[in-house]
Amino acid sequence: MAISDIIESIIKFDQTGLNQSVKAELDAGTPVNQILESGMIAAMDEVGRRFSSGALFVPEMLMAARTMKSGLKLLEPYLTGDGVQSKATVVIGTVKGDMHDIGKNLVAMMLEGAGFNVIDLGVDVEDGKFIEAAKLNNAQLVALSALLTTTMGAMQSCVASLKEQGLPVKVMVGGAPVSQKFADQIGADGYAGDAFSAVDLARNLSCA
Ligand code: B1M
Repeated sequence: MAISDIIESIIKFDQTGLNQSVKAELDAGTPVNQILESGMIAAMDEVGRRFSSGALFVPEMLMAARTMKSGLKLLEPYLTGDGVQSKATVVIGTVKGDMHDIGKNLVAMMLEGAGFNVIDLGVDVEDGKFIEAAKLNNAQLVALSALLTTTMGAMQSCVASLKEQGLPVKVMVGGAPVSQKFADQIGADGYAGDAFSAVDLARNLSCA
């Protein structure tokens, strides 16, 4: 078994094979971040490349996503953080018009592991829902994910709507097309490039 088996299983939509490969890597002591980044996320990048080149279509991207999600379940118990627990509440979701949720789920999972109280609003979330949930739960943080260049505008609008409310929340953003520069441009309080740095950022922003 090797990390390349994880990539192979996701590309072949083989959940049984993926679960076996992930278990084998965990048993062998491979660090979870390596299983994730060099295995599962690398596989999804390959799926994306094949989609761009016309070798794969949307249903196949969906099957790859389902396969990856089954493997992620196995990693969940290991994404429990470093023992430093936070008491802050985070409202998280993927912005309006965007159905991608694997990265957002990973961030949510890791925040929960670090002890944050996580309110996950899911995908395709309207600005108003973020505002409502932040108020209702006295959240310290709102975390927005976007995977499409076409939904970066929705992220911008959401940050503006949250700021207009004058709520005592910090807004953090992330997702493949998002960058620190974009985060600065739209007035977000922070940007994280991956789920691991999202936890550090959330701790800094919530002073937890
Ligand atoms: Co879509 N898709 N997709 N897709 N999809 C991409 C994003 C794409 C890059 C593929 C490609 O063309 N190469 C492309 C976007 C191009 C662009 O905008 N520049 C694309 C497209 C075009 C589309 C559709 C428009 C296709 C169509 O219908 N013609 C359509 C849009 C639907 C919609 O949202 N309205 C679509 C649909 C789908 C599926 C539904 C089939 C499926 C998603 C299923 C699901 O999520 N449940 C899907 C998939 C699987 C992908 C790819 C292949 C994989 C995404 C993924 O899960 N990656 C993707 C290609 C790629 O990413 N290479 C692609 C793994 C995941 C762990 O990474 O989400 O980036 P990611 O999360 C990372 C970081 O970004 C970060 O942390 C994670 C790592 O630790 N992060 C945060 C994410 N959110 C964060 C928030 C934070 C902090 C960090 O703080 C708040």
